[in-house]
Amino acid sequence: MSEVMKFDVEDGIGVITIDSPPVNALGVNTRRGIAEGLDKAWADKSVKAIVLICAGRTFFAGADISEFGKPPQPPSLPELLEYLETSPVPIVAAIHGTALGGGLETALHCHYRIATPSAKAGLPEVHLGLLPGAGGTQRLPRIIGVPAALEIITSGRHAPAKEALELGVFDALSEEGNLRGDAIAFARKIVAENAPLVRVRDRQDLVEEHRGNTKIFEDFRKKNARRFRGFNAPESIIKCIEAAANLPYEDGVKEERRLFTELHDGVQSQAQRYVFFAERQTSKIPDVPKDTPTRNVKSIGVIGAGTMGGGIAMNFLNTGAPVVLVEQTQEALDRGISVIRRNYENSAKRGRLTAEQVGQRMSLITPSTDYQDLGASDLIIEAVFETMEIKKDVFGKIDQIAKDGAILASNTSYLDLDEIAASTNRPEDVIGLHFFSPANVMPLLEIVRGKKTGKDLINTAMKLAKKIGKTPVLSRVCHGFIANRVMTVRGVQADAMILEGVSPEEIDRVIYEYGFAMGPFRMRDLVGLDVIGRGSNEKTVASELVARDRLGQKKNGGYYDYDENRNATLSPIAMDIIREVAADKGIKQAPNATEEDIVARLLYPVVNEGARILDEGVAIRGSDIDIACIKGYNWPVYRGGPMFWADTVGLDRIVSKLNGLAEAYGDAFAPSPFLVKLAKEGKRLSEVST
Ligand code: T1G
Repeated sequence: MSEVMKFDVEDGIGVITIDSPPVNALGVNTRRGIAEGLDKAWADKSVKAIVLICAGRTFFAGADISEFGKPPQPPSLPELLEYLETSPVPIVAAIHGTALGGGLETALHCHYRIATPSAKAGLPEVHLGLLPGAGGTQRLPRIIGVPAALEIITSGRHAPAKEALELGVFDALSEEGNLRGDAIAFARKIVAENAPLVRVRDRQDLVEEHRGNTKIFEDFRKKNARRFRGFNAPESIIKCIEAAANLPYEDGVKEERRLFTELHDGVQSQAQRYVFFAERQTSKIPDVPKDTPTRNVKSIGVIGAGTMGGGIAMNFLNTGAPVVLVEQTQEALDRGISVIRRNYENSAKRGRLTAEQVGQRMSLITPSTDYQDLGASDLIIEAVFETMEIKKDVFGKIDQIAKDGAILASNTSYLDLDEIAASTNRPEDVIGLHFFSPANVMPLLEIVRGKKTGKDLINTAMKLAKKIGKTPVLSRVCHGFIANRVMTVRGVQADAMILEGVSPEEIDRVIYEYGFAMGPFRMRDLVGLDVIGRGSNEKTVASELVARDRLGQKKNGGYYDYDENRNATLSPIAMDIIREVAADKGIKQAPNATEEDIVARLLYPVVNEGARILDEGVAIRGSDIDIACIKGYNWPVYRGGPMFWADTVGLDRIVSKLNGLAEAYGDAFAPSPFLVKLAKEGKRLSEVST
């Protein structure tokens, strides 16, 4: 008897209810439970139709991702769904929550689909480096047509119930709180009308109209080339939908199965499935259990209305929380508020916000030039100038003003939080909340734990991160914490290589081909060299460019010159500066670096720094470092992040290459003893967990 399935009959309608928390994933027990429920329903002659429904928070949210890569346990999902579709009586899928992936495919094997107005439907396998592997690429086009199916399956987005109804994925919507009752009534109506047993697989009209039409697929590929660059899954999805248009259903399913298996066994999907679980691990802190108390955070104070402070404030305004925004001068305050308003108005222009919502959010701001106005805030975040002296001065002041129990947070990107905390009488109330610029966009939030930071603060910060839509990664105190510390290393090596005569353009190309959105030099030109070069007294290429008022894209170009369409060409002025700085430093020229040399020189030291961070206990997991780099620096998700990628390269290979680089360039490249140990023991960086 299945533990996850309950079967009952109500007025001739057999109701199969599955209850397999947390998301009714279609793991082996769920699959067997559905099969058992079908057998019971078909054996009961009083049953004239079936309702398939889930208990808990959602309809089936897809295959059980944790089963991938393990020996299959029968029945597979395709086998189960084929069995389900042999039903002699109509089956109605009753959907709430998110019918995703195999969950929606299960519903597409039923004869009808009814959903609550708050339900959503999607085939998000593309985010796992996969494609719908249980008929979804053949069935969805048969219901909503090829163009809509191409968009929905390659984007992986969740379509809200209203749209799913309009597209024809859902046949009806229920009352929000009465899904079971309405589904049974729907089933009874089907029976009373003696409605035909329509199988989605038999619907041909919407796919046949595109038979032999290669243009629609070519145009779709061209239009989305940038978005799909580097990923394998989108192209395979397009091929499957093309098969749906050109082949009989059975052959289309065979092609889907072939391409699914190819993706499933490939390293990209292994990386993306790893990332799926890794990003859900980051808020699990071994010594801070889930039931650790949290503090009430309703009102926020932000000190500093510059780029960071304004962006930070927006995260909380977006959740409806009031924000006291403090600046030193009225002029700076007005400027900061106008930037926030402009950001919201731009979102409204793009249809992401209504004018009313813009007004609501702006009305939640209490502008002030007086720290005293922070006295009632539950959480105060400073985003002032990045010097220890100023930070300590600010914390000394808010220590006097903040109410008891208020959380005092610093947005510092690399300073010693313990030293900042020591400038207060309440170090247990001090934490780091390190946002990444632009703070209202970038998903990473590094939560920095000082030696005395309270555990309730850490748990509060983890929950707050989720509330404002950020991915939290916990870091101990060190220079640069996690993401900046490992990625700075990449920049240092890029600078070193151009002084040796390797072209910035070649380095940018190799890093772009690796999968980053752009290489380090194009990125600096985009961010602005005055920001990058700030604070360094040493004569560097960046500082020399700034000295010549070449600030990057925003002013006079930087490493590159830009035409009116922002097309970049390597700047001869930059090349002269590179030669000049290299000569000053007496650097030996070694210009002919292969692609492999560039990847190794720039990224193996990143891996090495990650190993050091783990060895020092700054990060609690290798996968946390990967999430920090993916969410903070757009490390290509299909590489899994520096730790996972290093495992795919082979740690022993990286160690030996680092030894070679150390011989040529000095001890900075010496592999960390921790990395050497893992390599010797055949262990994986992505599986390190302290
Ligand atoms: N398999 C296994 N575990 C899953 C899971 C899944 N499909 N979905 C969620 N979980 C776990 C998750 O790890 C977490 O566990 C808990 O559930 C809550 O998740 C053949 C091949 C459903 C929108 O890609 O998008 O079907 O951390 O924190 O923010 O064609 O989970 O608590 O231990 O994310 O409210 C396709 C993936 C699979 C959906 C809920 N389906 N899941 O979001 O909670 S492949 C997906 C989600 C497939 C077929 C193909 C979200 C959610 P823990 P959560 P949430």
